[in-house]
Amino acid sequence: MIYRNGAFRLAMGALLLALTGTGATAADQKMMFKASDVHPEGYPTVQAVEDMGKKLEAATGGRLGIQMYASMQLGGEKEAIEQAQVGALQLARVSVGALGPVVDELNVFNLPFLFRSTDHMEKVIDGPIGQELLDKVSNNPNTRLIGLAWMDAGARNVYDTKKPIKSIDDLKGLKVRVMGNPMFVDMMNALGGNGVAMGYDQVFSALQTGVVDGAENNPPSFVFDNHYQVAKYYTLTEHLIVPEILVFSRATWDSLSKEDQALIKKLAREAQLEERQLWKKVEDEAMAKMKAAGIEVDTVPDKTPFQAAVKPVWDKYGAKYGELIKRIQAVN
Ligand code: GTR
Repeated sequence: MIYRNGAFRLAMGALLLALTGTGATAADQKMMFKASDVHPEGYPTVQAVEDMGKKLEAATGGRLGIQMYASMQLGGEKEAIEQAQVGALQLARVSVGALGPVVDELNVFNLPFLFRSTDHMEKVIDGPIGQELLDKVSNNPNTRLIGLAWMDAGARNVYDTKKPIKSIDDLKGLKVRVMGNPMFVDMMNALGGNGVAMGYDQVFSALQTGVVDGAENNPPSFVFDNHYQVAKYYTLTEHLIVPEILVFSRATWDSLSKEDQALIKKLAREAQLEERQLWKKVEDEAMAKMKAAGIEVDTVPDKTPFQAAVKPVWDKYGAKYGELIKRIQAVN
């Protein structure tokens, strides 16, 4: 009979020892956290989370670590968020644009032309407002996520396969892919284009096959995710300065000790600052690379018509953030 089986008894004995004899708990188990990013190896967000993993391994003697799944191996950002919510992965590095539909408080950062510059955005995410919004993610049990850190993603610009955009009128009738968030569809429509919401994993082929005429993103995404191979016109509209966010699965978080939680939070904050250094370098590299590849880069000397056009988006979505917007604008 089964209880006579030596191997089985040995296993039961070991289990009993693990549970009682050494005082071990789930918190002492070796764990390799799964992390997801849509960008490839070497991209600042990927690098920063991988380095965070190395520090975590060093600090815990190899008990905790991070396994990075880059280049959309686990799907797009909507999928990453859903997997983190159920504990199928632990760390999702996504855009605040993609998380807005799950955590409405974050949508304040998705208002076009909210931040005066990336410098302004960095001051906001580094300060008390940044912490308050991370806490909003963590403290709302429905999100099933812990907000760990922010990351830079520069300013987003419009690019397309058809023609140079030199003024707002040139956007008329262009089908432009935006992130899966109704705010951005409204924003693109308000700017005169036709906003098409789509996961990041589909953008390259949509540009290639003409399902969309253009998209909008920061220089590193445009270049290092290869969209510049199909879209030849890039215009510095800088209509959105949306930070990235690193979230952790609450399902896993709750099984960790307070010490491990504090360590992960500390290392995530370090990742936020490390990514910023990497970001600035990669942004310059992306600009140089797109110019070398013959992309026509246009500037918009006067942004006023763009800012005026998105007023309906502010009226529709901005009202509920009244006080917070004032505080964000007051950050110098
Ligand atoms: C990038 C961002 C990604 C993703 C992508 C998009 O700038 O880093 O997280 O959100 O934009 O447009 O979907």
